[in-house]
Amino acid sequence: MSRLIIVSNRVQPPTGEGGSGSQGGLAVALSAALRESSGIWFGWSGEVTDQFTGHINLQRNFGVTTATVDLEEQDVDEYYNGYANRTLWPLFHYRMDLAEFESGFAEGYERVNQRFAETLEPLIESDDLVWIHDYHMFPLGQYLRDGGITNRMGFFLHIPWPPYRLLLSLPNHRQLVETLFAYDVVGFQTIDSLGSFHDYVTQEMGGTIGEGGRVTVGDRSVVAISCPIGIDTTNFLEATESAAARYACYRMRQSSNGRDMIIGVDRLDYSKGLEERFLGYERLLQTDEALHGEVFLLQIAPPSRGDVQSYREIRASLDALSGRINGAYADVEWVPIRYVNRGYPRDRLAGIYRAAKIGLVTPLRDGMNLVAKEYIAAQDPENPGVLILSRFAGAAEQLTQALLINPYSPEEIADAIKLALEMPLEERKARWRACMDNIAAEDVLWWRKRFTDALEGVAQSVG
Ligand code: GDG
Repeated sequence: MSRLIIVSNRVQPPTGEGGSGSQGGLAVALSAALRESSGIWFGWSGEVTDQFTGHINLQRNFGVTTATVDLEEQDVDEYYNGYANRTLWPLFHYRMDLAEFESGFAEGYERVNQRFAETLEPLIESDDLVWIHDYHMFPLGQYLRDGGITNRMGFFLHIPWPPYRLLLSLPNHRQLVETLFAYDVVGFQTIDSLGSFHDYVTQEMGGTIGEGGRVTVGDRSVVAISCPIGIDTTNFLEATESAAARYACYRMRQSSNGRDMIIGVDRLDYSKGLEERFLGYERLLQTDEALHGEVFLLQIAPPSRGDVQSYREIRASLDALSGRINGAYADVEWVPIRYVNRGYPRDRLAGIYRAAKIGLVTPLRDGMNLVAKEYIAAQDPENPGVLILSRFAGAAEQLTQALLINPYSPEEIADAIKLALEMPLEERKARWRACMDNIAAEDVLWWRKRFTDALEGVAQSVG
């Protein structure tokens, strides 16, 4: 097996059993994948330095070697807060209204990718597989090729790939898409995203789609696949059985006081449909008085990207909305929404998921959504809860037996909650089993193998 070099914007060294509570979906998945290989995880340390030096900080934690570099403040502003999170993230999540197009952002983005390439090059040995992740890093592969790197190289996009016509609104969209042809394999979360990529290539670039997913434009080609990410199912099941999880579950049930709990867990992000979730739940309270005092929503939402204005706005608007709903419906013994802006260790989270009768996952757009999978994995097979899932989460392509809803419709959310609360045990079990079979089969190790097999296969066929 070749050594794997994984590159992503942020590198978060694993913190051992139980997790740190601050690892995002990407970090959780990559730690699991790297633990199995003797590879290196390269990226930004999260630290800021006066002047970029390219100094690499090598560390080894819980079986994973990390190599990190610090960035200058201007880099962070333009590349991370700017182009990645104020241009690409909103646009790729269909939020044209929030996307900002500033030439300084694009320049900073290119500069940082070039710096990453120059810093990484000396670490790459001839047989390594290089696997680059996510929207922060589209052009990195091209810069590595320019620097003479001929290794097998793949790129995986964790967020949705937007529809062809939406992508046209990005200045220099074609330049961005062309960078993908520096890779041997490009992976998307869903068939839907892969289809949108095909649309762009065929309609905008005059390209063709051939055998084995090979996409060709002129004399350049890349293999494009759909490769849905999974959770570390075995590890998560262990976390669910841990003493900390059991205790968290017990405490949650005690504090629920016989009421049915609905759980939501999300980074505080406008793509996650948190306002729509609250509004759907409010609709339920408006239309079904019998449920007052019988049910509550626990929303865990650790803040993220607080340097970006739109994130400060969504936070303020959720504060106001949860306050308004609680003000309108709470009584002295019952609060309808428990809204918590902090993270919890992974094992505790597993116990909290298990105590919830409903997992409510309502993103307006989401590459995959690992919370949906974690909620299913944490359930008691003999008495499982019900997953309500947005049809706009990538996970909806796999978890077809969840209650799939349109998050823009408060009625659909309210109706689905009602249905889930009343669902007979046999139906809950059957739906849960169908979802769990997928989560067990297509876990994070399956995902990594599917991607690296494609990468190794391509290298053999093109020489
Ligand atoms: C991106 C894509 C794609 C959240 N709160 C706590 C906590 N979390 C963990 C969850 C889960 C992860 O964060 C969130 O993953 P998601 O997949 O839901 O979302 P993103 O962070 O947006 O991830 C997404 C993913 O990349 C992977 O490809 O699925 O579509 O947007 O694992 O559990 N973890 C702990 N405490 C918390 O309070 N320990």
